Amino acid sequence: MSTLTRIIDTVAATAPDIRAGLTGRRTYEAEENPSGEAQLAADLYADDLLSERLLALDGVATYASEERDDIDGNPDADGYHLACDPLDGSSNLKSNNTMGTILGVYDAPLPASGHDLVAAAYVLFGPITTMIVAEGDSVTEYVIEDGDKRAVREDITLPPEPVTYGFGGRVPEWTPAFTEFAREIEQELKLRYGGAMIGDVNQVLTYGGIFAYPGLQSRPEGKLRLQFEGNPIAYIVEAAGGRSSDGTGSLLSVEATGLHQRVPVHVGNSRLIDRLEAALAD
Ligand code: P6P
Repeated sequence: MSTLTRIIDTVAATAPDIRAGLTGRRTYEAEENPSGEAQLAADLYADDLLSERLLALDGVATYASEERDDIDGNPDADGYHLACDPLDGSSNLKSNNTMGTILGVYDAPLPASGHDLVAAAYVLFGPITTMIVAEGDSVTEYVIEDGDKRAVREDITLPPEPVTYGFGGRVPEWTPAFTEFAREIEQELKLRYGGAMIGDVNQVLTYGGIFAYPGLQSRPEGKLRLQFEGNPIAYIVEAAGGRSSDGTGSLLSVEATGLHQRVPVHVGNSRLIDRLEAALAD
């Protein structure tokens, strides 16, 4: 069994334990994460489970997450370098909405370019637990039952006709150029925004469309982290035949300048991303 398969299987096997541990962990810790965001007990629980089990695997050199200042493991060792958002959308726990785990598997020490990704995945805690895994240009959806993964959709590609859109950030905070683009899209597509990127991206992967957390007037770098959210999701969407952009080009080509650097994230059907880039260039 390859190291990559063991990594993916370990995340799948941990998903039921994370999901089972959510109920009693809806309280906020005193600490903040390195991005200055409140940490739920569930964030730390998921992070501890995943780091322990993934770092124990032969062929895993380091583990980094949104919840940790520093990288664990040996950056000089042979092996993969893992970037994890242990519980993306954990603020949805209080309202009992979707959330899940994002994983990027890099073959270079972090912070790394998205082009150093060899695989990316996310576990989605919805009505059922599913897992999307991209490796090369192949995207597969699994149902996770008792920690085992069962393929239910293979060679996933974005449907050619887009249906949904989801744009983050407060509308008054959007730039004029993004606002103009959003007004056009609102006339064409259905709003699907749930506060957890992976839930919204799963809508795009299933029905076609676009998800964005754009650069804001007060925060041109946007909110989402390149290593843990932008790169892995861009890898998945591009593997499914879509595009990603920081507003000018593929997220995978954004220079890695810091472990927790933020980046504007736009992913979805290629024509929509082309239109977005043209709108932001005006
Ligand atoms: P807002 C979750 O906290 C997250 O990192 C993404 O999963 C999600 O798309 C975004 O932030 C939600 O941000 O500002 O709408 O709460």
